Amino acid sequence: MKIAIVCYPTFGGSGVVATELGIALSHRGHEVHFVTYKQPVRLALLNENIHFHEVNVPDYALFHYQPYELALSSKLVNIVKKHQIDILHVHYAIPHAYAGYMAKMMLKEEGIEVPMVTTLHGTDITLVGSHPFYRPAVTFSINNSDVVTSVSESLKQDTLRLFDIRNEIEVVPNFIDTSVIHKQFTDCQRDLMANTNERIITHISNFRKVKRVQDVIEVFHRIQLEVPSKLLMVGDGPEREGAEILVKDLGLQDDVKFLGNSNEIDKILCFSDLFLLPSEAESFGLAALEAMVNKVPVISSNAGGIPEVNIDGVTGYLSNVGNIADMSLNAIKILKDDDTLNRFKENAQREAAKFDIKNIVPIYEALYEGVLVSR
Ligand code: GMT
Repeated sequence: MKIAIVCYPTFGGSGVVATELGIALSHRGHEVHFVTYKQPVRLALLNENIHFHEVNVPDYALFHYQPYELALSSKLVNIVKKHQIDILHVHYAIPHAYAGYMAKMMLKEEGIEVPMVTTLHGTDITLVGSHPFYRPAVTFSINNSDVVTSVSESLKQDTLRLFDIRNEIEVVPNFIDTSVIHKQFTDCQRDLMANTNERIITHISNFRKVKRVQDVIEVFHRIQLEVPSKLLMVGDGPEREGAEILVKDLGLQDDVKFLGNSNEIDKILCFSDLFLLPSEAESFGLAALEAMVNKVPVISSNAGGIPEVNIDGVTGYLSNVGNIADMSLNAIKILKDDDTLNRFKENAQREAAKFDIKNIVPIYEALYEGVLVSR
């Protein structure tokens, strides 16, 4: 099949999932065309099955806001025609599903039918999409997609609760490629980050308010009073400065390292003992899954779809959002001795394997084939 994938090219989870899906589809012989405003960060190499088309929005003095949707839908029309695309797969409803629908309609005028699959990722439904500013357009785009998928059961229920949905929603969970783990490097080099007697705790996110990075610092503060440890803060975003101030206020400067955005997530997780994800909302928690597959147990909130990934008492622990005391106690329970930590590590990797890419990509392929056959 020839598949056009529309996504955000950034470090966010939806872009990562879309990119990894496209790469996996290309390995299975499909021709994949990424359409976005920048080459996706996880898309290192292009090959004969992977193409990237950049959406440009030329500046014009009249525009207060750049009409990205318009440029994207026009680009999609051109690419579908030029490459005889069979399927349009848009990740993150805003504005991709809307732009995709416009492209579909323009192509229809020319007698070209291209089905659109929309994958809902989280904030396109919860924090952003359900706002009255966007709700009518998001509802319309979901109801007019040929196939709609959500990355967790929790997100499906949120979508049905927040919007007036007439379409079916298929749950297709996010995934991970277990075959590449630990293959790129052999030495975890944990001594670069901590002393031998210390545990390494990691948080990875885009440092937005929803991630509650201050809770990460507070939880770490309590942990390190009981268990010698270091905290690695990976990623960047609007809450980073506040987190750095809190670290200073709590006198933790020697124990907390801010590493910024990284393309070496697996390397960092390789020497991590525990992952913290206290998010206010999280449709799935791809970062938790990435940690688990690298044998890192997870201390998280029980928000959204996290309980579908992090199994309480098995791969880590779940607490109510903001319950720093409970999160700290649970973390200490896991970190207190090597046997317990190793048990949680093994459990985390075993549970993560259920989300192996090999199990999930065929589900998307079947959805594509189903919608093509039904035309
Ligand atoms: O919140 C983020 O980290 C980014 C955001 C995105 O759209 O890129 O992530 C959402 O999609 C991810 C991939 O499906 C999910 O794993 C995240 O849980 C989800 N974020 C939220 O729901 C807050």
